Amino acid sequence: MSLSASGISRRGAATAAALAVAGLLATTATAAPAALAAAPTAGTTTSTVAAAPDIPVANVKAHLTQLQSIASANGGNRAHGRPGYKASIDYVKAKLDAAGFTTAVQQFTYNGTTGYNLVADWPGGDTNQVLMAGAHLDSVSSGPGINDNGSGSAAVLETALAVSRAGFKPAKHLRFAWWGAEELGLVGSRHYVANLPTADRAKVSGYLNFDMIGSPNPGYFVYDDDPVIEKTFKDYFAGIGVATEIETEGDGRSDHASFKNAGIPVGGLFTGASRTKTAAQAQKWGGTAGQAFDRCYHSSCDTTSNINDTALDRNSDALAHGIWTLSAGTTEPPTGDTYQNTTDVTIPDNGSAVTSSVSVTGRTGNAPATLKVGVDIVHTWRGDLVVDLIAPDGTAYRLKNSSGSDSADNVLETYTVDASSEAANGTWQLRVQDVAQYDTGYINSFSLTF
Ligand code: DTR
Ligand code: ZN
Ligand code: ZN
Ligand code: CA
Repeated sequence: MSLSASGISRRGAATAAALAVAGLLATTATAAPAALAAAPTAGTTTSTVAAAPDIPVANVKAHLTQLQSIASANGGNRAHGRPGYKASIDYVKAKLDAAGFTTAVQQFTYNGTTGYNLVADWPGGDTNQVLMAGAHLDSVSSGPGINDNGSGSAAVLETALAVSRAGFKPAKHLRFAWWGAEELGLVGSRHYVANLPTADRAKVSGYLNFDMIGSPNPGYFVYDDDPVIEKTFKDYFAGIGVATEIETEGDGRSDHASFKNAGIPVGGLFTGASRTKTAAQAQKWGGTAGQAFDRCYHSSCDTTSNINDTALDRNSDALAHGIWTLSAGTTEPPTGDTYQNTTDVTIPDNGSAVTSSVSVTGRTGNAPATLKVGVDIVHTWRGDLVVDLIAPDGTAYRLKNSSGSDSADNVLETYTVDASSEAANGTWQLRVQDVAQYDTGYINSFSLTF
C-alpha cells in the first residue's frame, strides 16, 4: 500500500555551460571580452515523472474472489477449453470496457478446443513505442489457479484500472494482455506474437510478465532479462526495503518467453512455485524455510487461501511502478505558450547594453529545459553584437558572442535554452550590447516560448 519510493525524476541544467562554450567559439579581437554566462543553479525539479499510484490490494483480492467464484461455479477450475476460462475472460473484459479500454478477444484453437487471449489498449501514447504487461489467465484443470495465475491476472487488471482512474497520459502506448493456455505450453502468448505483424513486433518496447505474485511462502524474484526493466523493479523493492533475488526457477517457463524469442525486451516478477525456500531466504523474507514457496502449486488447494497478502500488495505496487516508470509519463506543464515584446529598442553603437523585457505570469514551477528564445534584431553588422537572455533572478544565458568576421546583417534566430533551473514567472530580458564601432541597429522583437 503506502511506500517510500517517490518516483521523482530530476533534470539538471547541464546544457547551460555547453551553450556558453559554443557561443565563445565566435569571439574575436575586436570584441570586448565576453563574460561567461553565469551557470544556473542545477538540481531544481522541472519535470516530474508522475509517481505510480498505490494499488489497493483489497481491489486485487476482490478480483481473486471473483475468479474463485468462477472456478467454483465451473467444475473447480478455469482451464483452457473449460467454461471457467471463458467466464474469466468475460469478467476481466467487462471491467476494462467500463474503464475506457479498447479491448479485443483473440481466438485460437488448441487440443481441438477454442482458446482466448484478451488484449486491452489504453488510448493515447506513441503507438510506435508500446509497453505491454501481461499475465496468463488460465489455470490447470486440477484447481482454481488463484496464485497461479489469478494473482498476476488480478494485479495487471487492477493496474490497468488504476491507469484509467488516474487519467494517465503516458508517453508510450500501453497494452495489457491476459493469455490463454499458458499451462499447455505458452500457447496463447505464442499465438499472439506469431500473429503480430513484424512491423508491430518492432514497436513493442517491452513486455512485463506476472505469473504467480502472491505465493503463500513468498520470495521476491525479479527476472534478469532486459536490464532496464530489471533495474526498474529492483529499484522499487529497494525503495521499500525488500531484498530481491534473480528468478531462476525455470527460465522461459512463462509467457515472457514468447516475446523474448521474438527479440522483444522482457522482464517480470515472481514469488516462487514448487521450489523450497532456503534458510537464508527465510531469514531475509520471513516465512518458512524448508517449505515450498507455493505448496499448492498446480493443486486443488490453490484457492483464495493460498495467497500472501503482503506479497500480492508489494508486487502489485511494483507492477504499477514499472508501468508508470517505463512508459515515461510526465506531468509537465502545458507547452507552446509564447510571450513577446515587439517594441523597438535602439542599440547604441559601441555603447552600453540595452534590454527588451517580457513579463511571464500565471505559470507554475520552472521554465522548460527547451525554452525557445526568439531573437529579431535589425543590424547592419551583426558581428558587433553580444546577446544574452537574462532570467528573472538575473542569471545570464549567453545566446551569441561578438565576431569580427560575421559581417552579415541582422540576428533572426530561435535559440533553445535549458532554463530548467529558473522559475518560469517573472521578468525575462533580452540583453544586447554593440561592442564595435560604425554599424548600428535595434531590437525588433523578443519572444519566449514555454
Ligand atoms: N509458468 C508457471 C510457473 C513457473 C515456474 N517457474 C516460473 C518462473 C517464472 C514465472 C513462472 C514460473 C506456471 O504457470 O505453472
Ligand atoms: Zn503460471
Ligand atoms: Zn502453472
Ligand atoms: Ca556597431
